Amino acid sequence: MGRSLTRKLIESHLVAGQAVAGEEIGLSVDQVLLTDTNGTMAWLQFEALGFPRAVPGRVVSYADHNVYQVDSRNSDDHRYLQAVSRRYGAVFSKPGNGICHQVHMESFAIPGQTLLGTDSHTPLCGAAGMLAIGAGGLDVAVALGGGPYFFPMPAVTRVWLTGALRPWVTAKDVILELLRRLTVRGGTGKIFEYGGPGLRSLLAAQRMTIANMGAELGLTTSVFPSDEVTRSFLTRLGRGEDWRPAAPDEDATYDDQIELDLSGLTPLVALPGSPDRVVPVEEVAGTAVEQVMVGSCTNGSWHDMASVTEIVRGRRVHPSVSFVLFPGSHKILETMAREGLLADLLAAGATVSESTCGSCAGIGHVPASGAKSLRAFNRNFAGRSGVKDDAVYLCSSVVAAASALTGVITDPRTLGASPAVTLPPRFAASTAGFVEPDGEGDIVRGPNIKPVPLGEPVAETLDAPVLLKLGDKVSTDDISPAGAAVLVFRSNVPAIAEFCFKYVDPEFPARAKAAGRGIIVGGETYGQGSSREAAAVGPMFLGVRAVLASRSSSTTPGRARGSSATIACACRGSARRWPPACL
Ligand code: MIC
Ligand code: SF4
Repeated sequence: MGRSLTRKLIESHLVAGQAVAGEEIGLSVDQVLLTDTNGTMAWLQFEALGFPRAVPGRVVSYADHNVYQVDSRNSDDHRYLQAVSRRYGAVFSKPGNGICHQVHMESFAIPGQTLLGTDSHTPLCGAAGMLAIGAGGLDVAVALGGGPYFFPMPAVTRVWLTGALRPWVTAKDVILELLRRLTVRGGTGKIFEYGGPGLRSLLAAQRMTIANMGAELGLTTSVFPSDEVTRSFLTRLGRGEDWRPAAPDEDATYDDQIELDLSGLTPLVALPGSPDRVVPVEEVAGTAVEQVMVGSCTNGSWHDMASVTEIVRGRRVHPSVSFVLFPGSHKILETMAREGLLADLLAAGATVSESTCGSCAGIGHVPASGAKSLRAFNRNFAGRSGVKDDAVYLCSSVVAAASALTGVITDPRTLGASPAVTLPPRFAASTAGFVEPDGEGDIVRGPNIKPVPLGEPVAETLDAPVLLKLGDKVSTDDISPAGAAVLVFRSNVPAIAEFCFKYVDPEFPARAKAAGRGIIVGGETYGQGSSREAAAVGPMFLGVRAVLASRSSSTTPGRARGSSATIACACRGSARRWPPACL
């Protein structure tokens, strides 16, 4: 029986269990990526576990979320990240060098390998034929020490692409269409493996957008074959020698199949509140927006930046709009400078930020109260932009650029011919943003970096009050909010715990502490969204011993599972197994 590419990737890394859907498996980890949000906690956990060095062949720590270093607590985190990387054997990617997923794909992705990351969008590298999964910090700490990554074997769905994208229709519309059809619950417990004749026309950057935002479907990960498109991407980056083919067998079998005709798609927009509230752009065309942004790990590619430049060149951004671009990596930004894109963007009135997650996680460019914001990003959960009653619409970079010119959400097809983007033959940019480890140096912990709190072993029985009852779709943004004010406490669990459920129930921390121990009751997809370690250890620190949520949230793999498993396992302080013994 022929094997899917996913099965080949899993079986070639299998160290425990059997690759049968739903059964727990353990995989060896070739590469690890860590960020300045959950990565600091994962490194602290790695140190607490007493490992002498990082074992996987490639480990990279990225200072990418809060590169503005809004106060010294953030800079302290970055200094710690740099020091542990140097000492234990990880490359350090300096603030401004780019968003982890984009940079990792450009500089380190190797088809056929496994990658574990402390961030929910780690699956982006699935665009290069990797098995790339986002996980909780403790899972990553164990992988850093050389341990396997345990998770339930997902079902594998083949997504069969036919046709080709029409003018003004983008890879973002592909993933928005899947979100429209399947919702944010649709990928739970699954891996999507893309195939079919439609693949040939999708550039690596477009595959990256699709693989990246599979996180919003709740997928464990997404996998694309490594083919000539992948080879040309790596060659352009001077990494042709890292290419190797990766493909399913001709007669591969799958658990399920979805068909998608690329030529049938049109430009789409997700309405505020959730990435699956998707409508055709015509339905919201004419809505006035004050803010338009293009970037994040979903739309920060060269292709996105070049398409936007083609659209705004020689025109002016609308007077009532703030238009901000976040190139995904320093390589892209440098290439934009070399190829002359920056001058045209600046002349049109666009603002070009450092290469950072920035406003995607609510750090900077917070919308004015009541303002509508249109973003070629990936998430629009309520409050994520940094203001309580926000109204964030998600779209492709071309819808964003068209709307930045008019001041209202605009169907780009009204602009005439679509932008012709050519890829530069080489992205010959500097590697000065990487620091190689040498096993030396002191590890300095600023005053805001606190020791890792330890969990308790699971008791046979649990007698505790219910502290909070919630409905479905509770995101990690609801549990532990994004934003600069909270992010500075990612290495300080006692402090960040005070922000738990800030917008849902501000009294929660005080109530939990007064009770001493308690239970949270959730519905479906508790812990969806970001793989936010603070959403697991924060409630645990406040005394939450268990989260009772319906089974569908528990099987959410990857980043959401990383978090929710940790949360659900708070009573034993381990994210290692699912389902936890306590439920
Ligand atoms: C996000 O997109 O919400 C983040 C910030 O990148 C998170 C990580 C975090 O909260 O630490 C994610 O997606 O995992
Ligand atoms: Fe950064 Fe946003 Fe991507 Fe999260 S989703 S890694 S905050 S760019």
